[in-house]
Amino acid sequence: MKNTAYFKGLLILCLFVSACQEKEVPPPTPFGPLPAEKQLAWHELEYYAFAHFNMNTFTNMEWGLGSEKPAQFNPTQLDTRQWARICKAAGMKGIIITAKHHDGFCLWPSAYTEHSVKNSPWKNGQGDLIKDLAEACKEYGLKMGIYLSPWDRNHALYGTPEYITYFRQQLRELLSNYGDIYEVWFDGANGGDGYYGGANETRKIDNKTYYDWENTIKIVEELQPNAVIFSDAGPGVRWVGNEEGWANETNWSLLRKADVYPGMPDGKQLRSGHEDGTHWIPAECDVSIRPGWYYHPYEDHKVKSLNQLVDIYYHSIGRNASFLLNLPIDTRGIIHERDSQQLMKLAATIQADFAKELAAGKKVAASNVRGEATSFSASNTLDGDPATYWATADGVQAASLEIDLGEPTTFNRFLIQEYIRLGQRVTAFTVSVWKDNAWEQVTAGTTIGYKRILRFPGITTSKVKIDLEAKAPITISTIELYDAPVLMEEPQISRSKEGLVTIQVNDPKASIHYTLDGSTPTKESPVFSEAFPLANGGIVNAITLDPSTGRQSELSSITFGFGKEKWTVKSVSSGDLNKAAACIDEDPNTWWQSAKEKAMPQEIVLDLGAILSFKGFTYLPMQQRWVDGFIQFYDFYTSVDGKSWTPIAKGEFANIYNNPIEQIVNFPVTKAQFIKLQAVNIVSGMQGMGIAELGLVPE
Ligand code: FUL
Repeated sequence: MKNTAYFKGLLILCLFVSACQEKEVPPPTPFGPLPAEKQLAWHELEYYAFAHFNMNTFTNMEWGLGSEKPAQFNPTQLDTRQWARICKAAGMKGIIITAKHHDGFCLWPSAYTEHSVKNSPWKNGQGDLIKDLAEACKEYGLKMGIYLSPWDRNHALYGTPEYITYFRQQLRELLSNYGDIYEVWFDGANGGDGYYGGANETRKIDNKTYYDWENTIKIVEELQPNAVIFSDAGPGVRWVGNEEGWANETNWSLLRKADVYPGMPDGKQLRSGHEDGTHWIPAECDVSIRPGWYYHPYEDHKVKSLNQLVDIYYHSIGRNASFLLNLPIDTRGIIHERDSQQLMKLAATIQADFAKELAAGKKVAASNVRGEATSFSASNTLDGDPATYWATADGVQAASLEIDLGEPTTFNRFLIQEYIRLGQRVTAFTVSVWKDNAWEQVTAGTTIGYKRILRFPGITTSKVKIDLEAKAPITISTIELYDAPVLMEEPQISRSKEGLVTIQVNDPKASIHYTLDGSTPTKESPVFSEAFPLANGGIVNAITLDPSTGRQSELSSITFGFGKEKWTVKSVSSGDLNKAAACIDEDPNTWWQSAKEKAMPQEIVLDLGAILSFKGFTYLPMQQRWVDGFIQFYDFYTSVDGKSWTPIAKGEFANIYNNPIEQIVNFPVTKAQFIKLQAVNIVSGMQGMGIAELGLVPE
């Protein structure tokens, strides 16, 4: 009995001593600039929405001038709960609202200006959109952020010190009256000209000094201590240096803050941050689900495809940045059906990609463990707990981890996270798999930071090795492996000027199946192997298919008119004749425009090279983000000799401004060698007759 008690005591003592010894292994010393608590919380949000909605929505502009009238702000079905419901279902964690954009119109009844919702017809001037959104966000468990444009093209005092007082009063209103704000967004744009209370002039300010940012930031810190501040220079979060939704693969959460200020000219640096940065200022990727930030009906057919959105996800969240996806709220005041459809597809795809983690709880060994302590063991990377991490000893800045999956496992995603509370350290890593009795490298990366996700073709193995190099002892909190379903990219169908149809897809494993009779292709349909002629037009339907899995893409479909090999531009009424070939080059992204200063009508004459028999013509207006030259009323003529002309059709391309897709005009079959399209007038506000592509519908 005595002995047992003695041994028990000894055992407890030993355990106590070893526990004490464990405790003695200190964590690595923090390295470099560190994230603040509020930044750590922000990192975990990853994906949230931007809502661009205010005066521009009703004037169909991207940047209002400041001379708009509150009476123009008149949503008919405004429903911030619809926004919140959709964002929540999309997996987003918050919504940042454009409380005031560059045109100065305020979505809340500010006490400091008349240029706000209080003078608008919406809710008879009794509305407060920021309050509505705050309540909707609360109901759906979302956070709310505020975009407040420093530049104000409406305010008479913009450019003077008094404006800064006004700006700060507004900031105080927004940060005092609507509950918790998680992010305050200060745009760097300062374009110069504006209405400015009727002055209608150009006002330049010094981006670095005018706003006295130091003291403006203090207001945010005082009123919303948990909010991160976004700008080119942070101090909480930085712009990523493009509006396309991607960070560089090498992406430091660090910035030499003194070199950067809102609106700085060389924004490209922000794509990678600064390895030798003095402050923790991680990147946020802001991008719109459509080409524009504001709603324009003419972009209804340009909502980003699922493939584009998925790429953005991996190029932002997968590269140590957050994903701020803009939803241009429409004139009704709700998220447009097409946008919400794409959001749901993206959510489903991301959910499927990360549905089953394959490395959780597996055996893992490290080439070095700090003090050989369990508190820093390799298994911390696979325990699903972001608060635990594997760390190496002081002086050990290159090390590896070997994961034993226990059985052959297939995966195509590698996810890794640093324990960033102690700083960002890793500069390079590789992922290798055990194959034919040797390690074979599958993929590699540079920085990690909060999160890095790599995509690669599926690989099957039972052992994985990760080699890392860092600027200080390595600290890794998470490693995950996934086998994401392959998302088949839809094929791109095009035809050359020579009339040859090409169907392309980037995936080398995928086969392309197509039909020419209008039916939907199946795996039995012909496989596309080389360009084929389609000089007399017709419909091409195509899908991509992975023969090994049977997965297939969405359908791509294009209806072609006559091939244009022999077509030439005979004359244009103004503008550059040589450039007019762009109208018949089969490339929707090139265009020709008549001289902008010339009055309408303007015209273009084509020589078809031979007499053709056709029953309609097609007109594709410009497809660029900044469009121009849309023909509204047209006259269409044909001729057999290019001299005497027969009027064939005249009319209006109705709704072309709102929906600038290919316009088709049908008429009784006609035979001719020459055609003439005349722009009787151009959509109001545009200049010059513009054409991306002209075509003819064969008989
Ligand atoms: C830019 C602004 O000028 C755009 O209008 C938009 O608000 C975008 C998010 O930031 O700098």
